[in-house]
Amino acid sequence: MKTILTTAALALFITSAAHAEETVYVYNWADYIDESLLEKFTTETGIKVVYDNFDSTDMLETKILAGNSGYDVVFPSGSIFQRLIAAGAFQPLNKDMLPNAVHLWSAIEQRTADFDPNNNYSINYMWGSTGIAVNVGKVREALGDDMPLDTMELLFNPEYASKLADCGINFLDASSEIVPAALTYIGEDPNSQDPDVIAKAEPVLEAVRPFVRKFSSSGYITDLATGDICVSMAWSGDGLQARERAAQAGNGVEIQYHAFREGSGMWFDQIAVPADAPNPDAAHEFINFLMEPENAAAISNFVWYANGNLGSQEFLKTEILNDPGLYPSEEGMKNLYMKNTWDAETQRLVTRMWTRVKSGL
Ligand code: N2P
Repeated sequence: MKTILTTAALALFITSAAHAEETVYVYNWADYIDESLLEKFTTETGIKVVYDNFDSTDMLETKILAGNSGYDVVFPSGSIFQRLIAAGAFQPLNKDMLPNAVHLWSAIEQRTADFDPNNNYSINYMWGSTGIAVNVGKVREALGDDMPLDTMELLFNPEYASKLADCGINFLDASSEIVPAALTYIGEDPNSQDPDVIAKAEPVLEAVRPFVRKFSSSGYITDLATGDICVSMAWSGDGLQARERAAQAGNGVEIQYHAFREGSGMWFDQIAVPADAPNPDAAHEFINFLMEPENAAAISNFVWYANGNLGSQEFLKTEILNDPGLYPSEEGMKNLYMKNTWDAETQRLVTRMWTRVKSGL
């Protein structure tokens, strides 16, 4: 029997064969990709993917700053980006190797340039807000039908938090999210670098600490979906993944995600290449693959986060593109603040505070 290869198939075959022995090492947030894309990348390029997860910026930062992480592609958040650039942690991207950059969305690139000038070192992967995910039935049962579900009061006011303790409160284990939110709650600037202002977050957190069941930044998606917790500070797409998992399980749990009515932080998760990446060429191929509009859309359709790829929008599920929690209107954008990078000293202060709060000291 004759095998007839089309030109396209032949080209794919040749490319794959050329990379047969190569591997790209990738380090990304948990619950943040459709893993079938990793196989698709290997089929298209012949490059294998080793894909590891983290669930806090601290884990990523520690690994990158220690050097020799072995990773080729990493996903740092904007909130730590300037510190990592200053430490020489990344190599500039070679834009010639990223033809799919034409699909990027300039409205997002303008914002990410705040922490990565000219977007020299990174491409936006996903972006979103940090707000609140609630189990509608359980919260109504505990607090009545009139209680708004999009308010920080549920998390930071002991009067309400004490009533939600039994059905379960989760805080993200992320000081860079919790501390600015606590400052917003008491009417302070979430971006303050003033140690005296930052210190004001601690009593706010201590007052509700006895009512917090968990500090989790990844397991909370399942905990919400199964009804094991009823309210959590949440990243937008994680809240919506919980909503979808509950709907699929048909267990009667209804989850909603809201940005905080008092104001939510807006964040950007970037794609970057460590300065000491073992295989920067494969890293660029992988990044270019992620920027293919169909692929960027497939990821957003799976993880429920907005992305920075304008070309992907025609491939997005309409319920994602039209969800104001994901792609907010100009009006909705006004209630989202950008979180600056804390300098290393301020971050140490916040990390120590966070450790005290978590341990309940
Ligand atoms: C994905 C978490 C995204 C992190 N599970 C928000 N920056």
